[in-house]
Amino acid sequence: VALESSLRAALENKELFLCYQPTINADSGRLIGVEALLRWTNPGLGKVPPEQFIPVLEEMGLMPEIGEWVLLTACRQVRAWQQAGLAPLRLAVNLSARQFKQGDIVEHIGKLLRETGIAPRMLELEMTEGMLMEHTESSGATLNALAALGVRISIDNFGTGYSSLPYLKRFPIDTLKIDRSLVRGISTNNNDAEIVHAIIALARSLKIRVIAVGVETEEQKATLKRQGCGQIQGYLLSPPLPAEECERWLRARS
Ligand code: G
Ligand code: G
Ligand code: MN
Ligand code: NA
Repeated sequence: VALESSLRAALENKELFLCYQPTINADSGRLIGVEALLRWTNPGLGKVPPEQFIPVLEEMGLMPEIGEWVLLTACRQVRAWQQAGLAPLRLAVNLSARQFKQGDIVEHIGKLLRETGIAPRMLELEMTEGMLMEHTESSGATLNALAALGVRISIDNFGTGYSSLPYLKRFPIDTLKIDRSLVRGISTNNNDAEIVHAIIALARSLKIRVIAVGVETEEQKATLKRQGCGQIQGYLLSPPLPAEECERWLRARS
């Protein structure tokens, strides 16, 4: 309840903002894109972790609206970087369950692409396995319609849920993001290493891209590269950064 009233104030006081975390090609090191991540800094509470406040926003029924703000803000930011002469970036945005279930998500994304001038294939929508499994028929229709717009669909936190492999073939999935809990153990825990290896092999055979999330060490990076993981994201490269800092990072890199 305390969090709820603070969050209402947060919206009015514009305390929510986005950070951006780069993703690179594991082999070449080439920059591929950024993931937009929602942040909240409150004068009294300090930095509140997204794992704490996003579920509350979702329960309050505010995530569709905030999710739309996230999409619009991130698309405008990436567009601005492009207009400022930086190389075009792919933009990944996390969708919430309610946002995905909104009846008008497809029209909304279509309109967003037209209004911001972002090329559809440069936008990647991240969902969780749970979101896809929940209402398979309507989810399938929504995913197909989103894919028809040309945007990419990725499965976030892959390897942590109750994975049902058939949906990887049934739905238009472009990318799997291997959860950081698995990446963490990759050089020290045989089970984690084998699960990650199996995910990469599965994705290859289905022609789905793989991004490893939460890569923190050179050793993890080397293991992932050796296993054939195409893309990596994590503190080893950069933590999620506020827009201005991220722009400096991007400039230094290009
Ligand atoms: O950035 P961090 O790892 O702390 O994020 C924690 C969780 O919050 C992740 O699972 C991430 O997907 C989620 N998250 C971050 N930003 C957004 C957002 O804009 N919308 C939704 N729905 N989830 C987000
Ligand atoms: O669930 P999702 O993949 O959207 O969450 C990404 C979250 O992981 C972000 O909140 C981000 O802050 C966090 N994150 C990004 N890179 C790393 C990393 O290298 N290590 C750890 N522990 N967390 C990371
Ligand atoms: Mn994500
Ligand atoms: Na997520």
